[in-house]
Amino acid sequence: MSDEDEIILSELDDEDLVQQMFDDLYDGLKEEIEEGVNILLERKWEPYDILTKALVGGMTIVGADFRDGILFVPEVLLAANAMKGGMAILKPLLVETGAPRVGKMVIGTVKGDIHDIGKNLVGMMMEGAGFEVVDLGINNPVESYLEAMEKEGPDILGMSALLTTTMPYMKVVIDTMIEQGIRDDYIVLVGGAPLNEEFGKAIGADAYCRDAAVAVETAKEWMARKHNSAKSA
Ligand code: B1M
Repeated sequence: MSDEDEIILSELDDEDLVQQMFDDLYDGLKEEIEEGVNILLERKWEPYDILTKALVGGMTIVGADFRDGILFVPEVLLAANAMKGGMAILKPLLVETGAPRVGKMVIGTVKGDIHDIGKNLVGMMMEGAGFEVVDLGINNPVESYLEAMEKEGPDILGMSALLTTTMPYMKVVIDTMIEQGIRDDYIVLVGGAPLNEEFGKAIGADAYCRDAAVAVETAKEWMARKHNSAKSA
């Protein structure tokens, strides 16, 4: 592309800018994504809208072409890296709401699974809603979850899985909690693209969360129930 053809992001209107950000995310252009995020912030977009409309929207297109064999792992990694660049700018804005601490959550991606963007997003949104979040990262065997629950004493255990081959591992964790007699000490929330409500019920989770916003709402609901049952006990 010649200099004359170069796209000046700040000269695009909102709609064209978001479209351009979809293309830039697709092409793994981290700096352009960061610039786009900053421009939308200057234009007074809500951080949550930038996250869901520009970043998650763009990643959905990447996901579809990955599925269809048009994009491959290296390209998707670049796209994920660009997305993380944008998320890093939004994180403090989503987190610093000054909300009082409403509970504590330990969250991690299950064993065999290295997808972490969705989990990170859930963590960020939970922090933004006033939860303390302990992030165990990716590829967690049951032992890491158990250790973290014992050490951190959270109200909520969150598990993420993005692969149909790794989602059954959530049941391994819950079954182990049952065996150890600690299942009912925690609210167990699960999420990830291949899951659904039925799966959540079948494995014995308290709730399946479709996205990060639902995770926050569900966590708040369950915390309220926990407090009410503690009062009436
Ligand atoms: Co992977 N991958 N990937 N991948 N990847 C998927 C998941 C896939 C659907 C792509 C496709 O085929 N369309 C497919 C899974 C197919 C299946 O199992 N049915 C797939 C595959 C096959 C693979 C590999 C096996 C590819 C290969 O090597 N041949 C491999 C597996 C590696 C492994 O884990 N062992 C692999 C690798 C990778 C990359 C490393 C390249 C990269 C991950 C980078 C990273 O995460 N750091 C990657 C990516 C980026 C994707 C896609 C394109 C995008 C995932 C994403 O970040 N979405 C994905 C396609 C897709 O999902 N459309 C795909 C954006 C994110 C915001 O959404 O993660 O759904 P999501 O999170 C949401 C909700 O699900 C929910 O809230 C989040 C925010 O709203 N949520 C929770 C998630 N976790 C939660 C936990 C909670 C609550 C809510 O707890 C309370």
